[in-house]
Amino acid sequence: MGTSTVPGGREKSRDNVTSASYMAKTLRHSKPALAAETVIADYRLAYSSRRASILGRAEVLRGNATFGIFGDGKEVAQLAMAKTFRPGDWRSGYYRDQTFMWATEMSNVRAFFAQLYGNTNVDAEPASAGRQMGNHFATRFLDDRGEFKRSVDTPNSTADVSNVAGWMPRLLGLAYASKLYRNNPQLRTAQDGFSVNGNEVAFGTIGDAATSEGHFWETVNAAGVLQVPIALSVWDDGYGISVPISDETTKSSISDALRGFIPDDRPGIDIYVLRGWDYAALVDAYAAGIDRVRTTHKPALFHITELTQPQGHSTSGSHERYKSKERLRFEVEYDCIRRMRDWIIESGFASESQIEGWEAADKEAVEAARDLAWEAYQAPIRDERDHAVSILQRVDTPKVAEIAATLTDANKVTRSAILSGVSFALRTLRGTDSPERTELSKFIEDYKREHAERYRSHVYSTSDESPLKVAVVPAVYSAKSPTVDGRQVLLRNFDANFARDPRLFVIGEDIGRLGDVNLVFEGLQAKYGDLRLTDTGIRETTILGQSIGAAMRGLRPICDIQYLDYFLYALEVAADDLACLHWRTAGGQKAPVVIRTKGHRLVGIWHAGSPMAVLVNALHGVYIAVPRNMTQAAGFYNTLFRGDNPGVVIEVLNGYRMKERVPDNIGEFTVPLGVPEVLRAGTDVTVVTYGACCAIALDAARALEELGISCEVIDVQTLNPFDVDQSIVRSVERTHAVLFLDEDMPGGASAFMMQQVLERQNGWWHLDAAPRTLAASPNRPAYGPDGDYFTKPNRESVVEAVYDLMRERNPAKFAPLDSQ
Ligand SMILES: Cc1ncc(C[n+]2csc(CCOP(=O)(O)OP(=O)(O)O)c2C)c(N)n1
Ligand SMILES: [Mg+2]
Repeated sequence: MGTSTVPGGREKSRDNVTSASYMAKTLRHSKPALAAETVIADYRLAYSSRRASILGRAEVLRGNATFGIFGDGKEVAQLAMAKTFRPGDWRSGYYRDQTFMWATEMSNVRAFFAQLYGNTNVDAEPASAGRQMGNHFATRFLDDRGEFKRSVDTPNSTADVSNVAGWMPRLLGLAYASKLYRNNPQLRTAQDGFSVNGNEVAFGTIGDAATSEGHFWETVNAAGVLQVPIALSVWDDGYGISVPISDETTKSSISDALRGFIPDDRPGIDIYVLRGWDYAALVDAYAAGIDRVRTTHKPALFHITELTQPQGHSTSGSHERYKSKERLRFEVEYDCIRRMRDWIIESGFASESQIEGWEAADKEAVEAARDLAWEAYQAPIRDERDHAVSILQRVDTPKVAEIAATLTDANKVTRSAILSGVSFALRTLRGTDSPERTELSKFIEDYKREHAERYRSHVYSTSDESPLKVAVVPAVYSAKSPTVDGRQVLLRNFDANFARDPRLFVIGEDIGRLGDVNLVFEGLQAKYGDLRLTDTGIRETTILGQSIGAAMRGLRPICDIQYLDYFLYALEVAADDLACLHWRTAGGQKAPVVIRTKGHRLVGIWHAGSPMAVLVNALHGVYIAVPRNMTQAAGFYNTLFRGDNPGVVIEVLNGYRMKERVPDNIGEFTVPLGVPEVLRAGTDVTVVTYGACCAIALDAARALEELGISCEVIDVQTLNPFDVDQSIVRSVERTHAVLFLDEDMPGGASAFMMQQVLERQNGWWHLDAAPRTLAASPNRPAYGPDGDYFTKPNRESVVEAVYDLMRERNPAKFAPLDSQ
């Protein structure tokens, strides 16, 4: 077991690290005096939290809730941490943090039970309105219009995710924002409401087992490099579900494993090792440690050892199955609440009988909160049930009567049971004409509408700042508009945006000193400084996380991912954190990150990928622009920079040296999202495509013209949103034939476009030939000079596909191209 409070690393003489003695001194001088009433209030909160964990588990076992995971065994350290949390600070943590959340008043016991039950009322369950499992925390930092509130006046918690360590990359960004606000004088005005000179600390929490994830290591390394105010606590209970720490962590200790991070004459990360039951030591160490983080912006890691799991990992298993008797005994003996209680009595803060009195009162209070939360959850559903039953009782069949009785008698009423019963009744009445039938179908219609709102709202921003509401400003050209390489169009466009908006910054690999591998930012770092254009390590996951956290704090990050193929490294965070953030908080949070990446066509397997369906399917919540050239890309950036929904722009890799004209209103013109453009009018076949395939389709269309075939070529421009006005079907109405073309895998984004046009837009109705897709062959693009040609669609394969389609319609007119 760990031993004692040792700043700067490990215990006593074993450690000869400079920072250790420095930190020890800091600690001695900052010891806060603990007043009896503070100690007692803390104990009562810890005790209440424990009672809630116990009752929460019971609620799951009784069937009132479906899954429970609680903060029991971690209470005392969280009290100490909470004392240092100030308005304006930020949390990014996980499901064990209930005590901290209550102590900082970011949540409370009522909300705890409301979320456990899955109450969809946002007032009762403000973190997620029933969308997240219990103990997945979030404060609401947007107002009802979806705009940022002042975060400097409130304690703030970003929205948890269940995928362990998934919250770490975002933590980096929360702290990075403090660094920018403190060090970038251009942000003096922009900081209003978001920062006070960067004094805000980003608090992180993570379990011992989750530190094995790459996200953890990437974040810790980046925090050490960037020197940002992160205070990361590792709640070490020795287990990740059933797997003991010896099977997780080198040397069975994350602080030992991290010793190379401890500062010497070079900056690093301060490390504190503390025992999770030692209240007084924890309070001291957190006070001094966080003070140092706040004032110096030096990151710190608090390794909290000897924590326990009194009820095991979660409600889905019992820890007696995998913990030894000795370990279980240890957990009882070292239970942090028991230890704190003994210490209070020994130190004379209170007597045992006083404590018993408080415990009895707090037990009752938690039970009362549970009951109120249950009632608040059930009451509206019971009303809906009563309404449904009042109709059902008038339907005169035994089976429906049975359903009505079951619904009436249920201890726990669910909306799915109501809808299922009502739907059954409606089916029994098919073909009849009765007031009950009308009422039932109205009930179902209303119910479904409400549910769509209840569970599906806020996937995208609906605020006035939605990119869909950004004014369309067409590109303007004149006789003096210069023609330049495509990369210059982007360069001038980024330059104009950096000049316009001081909140805008870009982070990524090679984008600073070099100015991007394609020189799209050439010279901009010299012009705007290295806090606006900042080189990062090769760490796509945390480049994105750094952007997410900063965007939550009012900044406008451009997350630069060098190649689309490497976006897969960031995909987990993009999908699990960024894309569903607005939805999983029911509109309570947003992170307007703009991701810049480059793909589709270059040489080599990992510079030529186009995995668009991966993005389309994983990133609902993020707009996806697939511009065919750099001018369109610039227009999408201009739209997204002025909006508040995250977006990704995929530039065409082989387009930087293509000539394009620079619009006179560079930096100002916008390209609307979800508006396809007809690149070539035609009458015989519609070819629907995007990105680099636009040029190929146009090339093929010219070849097809020579064969007497007139192709209409449509650039969808954005895959999400897809054709908001449903315009593509109007082309299909005229041509009666359609080919969906791209360079993703077969069944990828081409199939997505097909589903949108044929099913959603009813395009199938107008076809007189089978619809087709043409995509890459299902292998990665080979490197050799012809590898791309034989893997991706090309002029010949497009010509063949379209010709084949025309032949199917009129074999007499279109003789076979080949000899068969
Ligand atoms: C990426 C990922 N893998 C697996 C899981 C399943 N899982 C949930 S909690 C957990 C153990 C986490 O242990 P630890 O980080 O020590 O936290 P503790 O629950 O012990 O506080 C696992 C494996 C998950 N949620 N996310
Ligand atoms: Mg653990």
